[in-house]
Amino acid sequence: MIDTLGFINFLKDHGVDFYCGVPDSLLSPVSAALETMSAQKALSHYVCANEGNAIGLACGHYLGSQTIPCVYMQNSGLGNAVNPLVSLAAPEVYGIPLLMIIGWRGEGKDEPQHVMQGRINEGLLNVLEIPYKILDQDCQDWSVMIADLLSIAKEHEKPVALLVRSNTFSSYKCAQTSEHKPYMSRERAIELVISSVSGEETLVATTGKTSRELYELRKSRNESGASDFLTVGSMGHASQIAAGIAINHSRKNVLCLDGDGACLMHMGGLLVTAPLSNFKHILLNNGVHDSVGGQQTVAGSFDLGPIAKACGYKNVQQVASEEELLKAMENYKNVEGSVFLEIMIKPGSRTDLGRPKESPQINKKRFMMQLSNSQSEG
Ligand SMILES: Cc1ncc(C[n+]2csc(CCOP(=O)(O)OP(=O)(O)O)c2C)c(N)n1
Repeated sequence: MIDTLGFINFLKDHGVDFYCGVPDSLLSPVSAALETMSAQKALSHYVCANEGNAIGLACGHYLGSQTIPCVYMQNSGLGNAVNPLVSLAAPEVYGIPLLMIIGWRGEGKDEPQHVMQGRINEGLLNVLEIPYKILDQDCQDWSVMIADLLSIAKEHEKPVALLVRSNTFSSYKCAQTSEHKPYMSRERAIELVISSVSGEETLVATTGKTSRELYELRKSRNESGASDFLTVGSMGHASQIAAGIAINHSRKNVLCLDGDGACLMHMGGLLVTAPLSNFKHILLNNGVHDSVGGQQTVAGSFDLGPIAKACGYKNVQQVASEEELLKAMENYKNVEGSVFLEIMIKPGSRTDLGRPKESPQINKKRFMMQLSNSQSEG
């Protein structure tokens, strides 16, 4: 395995001391080391709202400092990064040297949402004309590889990448752990939400553990889950999927179970969802990217409610206890217009949390059938 601190110190010795990105479970030791070292003022580290933003921030850093920045991401985020890579950082445009560290999900057996991205990853980097090297736990000559990549980035003024296999970095935990408020868990919040609604609604759940917990709750309650759409990949788009359904089923309430990281990733979408009177946005806010290791989101500790209000949501509320949540869910049965309900939750999940057993294709068919049947009954 590669020693995580040694890796970051090596980059620092080569002039890389500015890091930004969106976290990935495969790179979680790197995130933890960056957080610790930035708290010690040994380097700069910014968690971004999405991977395209991270490329933009990194390019700005280079313009302002003339030093090479580093952008880290899960390969799922490469799509978000493509536009600024080809229309800003590419040699045909401004020619910005930067180092990307990309977690390679979907190499070998993995969840359906990672399979295609994993397969096309090397091809995509080739098409993007980004020189890259593969990093894994057996890499002995990683320092030579990285030094070579940094020289290419400097000499040719272009982005370069490290494609990182799972279990490459040695474990590293943050020195400081933040205190958590005594909020309910995400699973409990989801359970209370689904127990409070009539069962006629459609639910769209965001990427990561929210979808997995909703799926498991349905199983344990002996409910079919046919009205639930699980957004297994495509982080940040659950609200727009829900909006597309809400537009087509205006007499049905559509609930979106969203995460703070996902909501922030494409926050402009709030302006599209807010005017839809049958749209009920339930934001599960733990202040972190819990599904990939608990790294902080840019939300930190500021309120999303006023933003939702300014975007046009009719009913905006924040709840922090089970009693408040149950009361809010009861009230919403009678209110008119769109809802933005922010539920403050604590990070963490069960260690034995499973994953959907049926394929996304099967779930899609069941979901669409249920929606079209409910329309003809309505
Ligand atoms: C475009 C993209 N970037 C990154 C990821 C990796 N990823 C999956 S879930 C997740 C965290 C989601 O955080 P949040 O929405 O706050 O929900 P939580 O996990 O805290 O419940 C991340 C970063 C991804 N799937 N897609």
